[in-house]
Parts: sequence; structure tokens; C-alpha cells
Amino acid sequence: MYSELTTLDVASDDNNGAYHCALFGDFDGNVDVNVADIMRVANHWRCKCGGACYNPRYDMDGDCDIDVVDIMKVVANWGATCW
Ligand SMILES: [Ca+2]
Ligand SMILES: [Ca+2]
Ligand SMILES: [Ca+2]
Repeated sequence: MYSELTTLDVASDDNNGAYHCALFGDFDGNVDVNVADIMRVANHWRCKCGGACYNPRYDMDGDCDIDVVDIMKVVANWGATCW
């Protein structure tokens, strides 16, 4: 079920506050940061601004490419949770 969530919608008011936590690095929106989220960044490895595979969502440091720095920023938040 969680795998069908493609957008991070933690700011929504439709969930009675259960997920009112914008969790850095939680790309699949399942309220934790784990290998699944790392893999999402890794899937965009070496993508640059303007490239078909580039998605600013995964560019954690906003420098127009997705590389090890961006992955490390997610890894640094590993295990974080909103519960
Ligand atoms: Ca996650
Ligand atoms: Ca980057
Ligand atoms: Ca970079």
C-alpha cells in the first residue's frame, strides 16, 4: 500500500494530524527514512538539471545534480521517524 504513495503529502490536513511532520529524506511518505528512500535517490544518481531523470525533489543540496552528497544527506537522516 505504501508503495503506491508517490507524493510526499505530510502537510495535508486530511489525515487528522497523523503525519504532520515533514520528514527530511522520506521520499515514499511512509514516515521513516530507510533503504527504500535511499534507493529512490540512488535511482537518480548523476542526473543533472535539464536531464530527463532529474527531479529537484532528490537534489537535497540544490546544486542542480544528484550525487553522493545528496545521498549522504538522506543517509544522515537514516532511521528518523515521525511516530
Ligand atoms: Ca520512507
Ligand atoms: Ca545535489
Ligand atoms: Ca552535487
